[in-house]
Amino acid sequence: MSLLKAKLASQIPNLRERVRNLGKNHGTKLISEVTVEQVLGGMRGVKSLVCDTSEVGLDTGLIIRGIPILELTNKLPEEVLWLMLTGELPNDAESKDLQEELKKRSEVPEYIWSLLKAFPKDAHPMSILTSLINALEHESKFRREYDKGMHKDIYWEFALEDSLDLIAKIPVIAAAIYRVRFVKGEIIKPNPDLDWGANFAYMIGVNDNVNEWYKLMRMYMVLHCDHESGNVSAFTSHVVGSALSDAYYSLAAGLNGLAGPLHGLANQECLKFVLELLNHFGKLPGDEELKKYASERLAKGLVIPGYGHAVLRVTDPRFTASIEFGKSHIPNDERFVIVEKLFNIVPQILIEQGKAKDPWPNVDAATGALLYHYGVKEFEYYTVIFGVSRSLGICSQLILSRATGEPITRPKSITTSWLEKAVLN
Ligand code: CMX
Repeated sequence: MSLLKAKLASQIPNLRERVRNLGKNHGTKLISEVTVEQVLGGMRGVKSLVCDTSEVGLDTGLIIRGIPILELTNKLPEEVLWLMLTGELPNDAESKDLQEELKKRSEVPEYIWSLLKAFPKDAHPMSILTSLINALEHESKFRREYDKGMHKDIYWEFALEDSLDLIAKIPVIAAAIYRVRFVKGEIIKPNPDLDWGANFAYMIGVNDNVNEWYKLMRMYMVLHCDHESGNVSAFTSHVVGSALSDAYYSLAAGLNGLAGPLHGLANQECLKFVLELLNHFGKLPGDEELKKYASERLAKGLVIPGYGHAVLRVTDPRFTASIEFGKSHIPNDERFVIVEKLFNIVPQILIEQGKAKDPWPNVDAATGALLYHYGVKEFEYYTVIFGVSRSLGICSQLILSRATGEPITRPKSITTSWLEKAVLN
């Protein structure tokens, strides 16, 4: 048994007991009320989901199991996966064991490569990624066990099996999507001497003469790994998983949501915006030029990508981490300079416009400039990288949901007429 499985096996009975006690002893206690505005406004702020892997404070940003994300940027993604699942950072032996476990599971079946090569040349990389994850569902151990008649007490064990298989294979598949879709040459096999994040960086095929690309990818994988469970991708995976659809179906469903421009696709949109600016001005624009351009964009009814957030009301600490990386490694890169300039200009413009509740940059505002600098210039690919990282959090949430025996999700919907009548009473 892997050390991670053994650790979870020792923790899960207690977690189950806590959840059971809450339901049994405090089931009718009121913890949240719902206003009409919330019903019409995407359920903002309605406390109706449990997520133990991470929490997001309005003014703190992402906190993983009590540790602010900025304190985790030097950890390996595997260590953060362990943290999300168990609530503790792993020791060296535990970290090594998890790495070995992932390496053992990283081989991708041949049919995935045939499918990859069959996509239209201009297929969106996110559509390829989610299709291939759905195809990989063929490997699901959870579904096979369920078909045989699996006791609900061990659902989590097979959710863990599928999740580890998936997490091991996703970087290999995602890197291959880059190689094939953007005609970069042969698919690169994993290097058994590298850790999970660096291996993904290696398989993309970017030369890392200065040892910065691997470092960036490890940090990127940590920064994007989770953001509690109410965001579109995690929530979608959660709902699909609650029907006992396995990790493959659930993750693919969630990543389809990540592919939306108001969610993960924003990081592609951000770099597109930066490149548009350079192209439009033919040089590094001045502050006044940027202000005018951004205001005109708003006047056309378009959003400024990378700014605003449904939950946060401060500069996203994940943006801060990316900016710090850029300042230390690529301070003179034109695209990075524009990202910094936008940070000084856009919040004020959004405040003056008075619509966005959060005028500050989110996670997506800076990463594109970093990826571009190291040679991944195809911005349509950026959300795939986000998806590789987010698989860590989504799968962790899924395992814990199966461990606590969460039932099928089924909120109550109402009609517009019902609402109209309700507000009159
Ligand atoms: N540019 C222009 N307008 C914006 C804006 C932005 N960056 N952010 C919010 N607004 C507008 C909204 O479109 C909305 O306008 P209407 O009232 O005309 O519909 C108004 O301000 C109020 O929106 P909000 O309550 O502040 O924001 P929401 O919670 O509805 O949406 C988000 C949050 C992220 C979708 C929104 O800020 C946005 O569209 N940002 C740009 C896209 C982006 O960067 N997305 C990435 C988010 C992080 C991630 O998930 O990866």
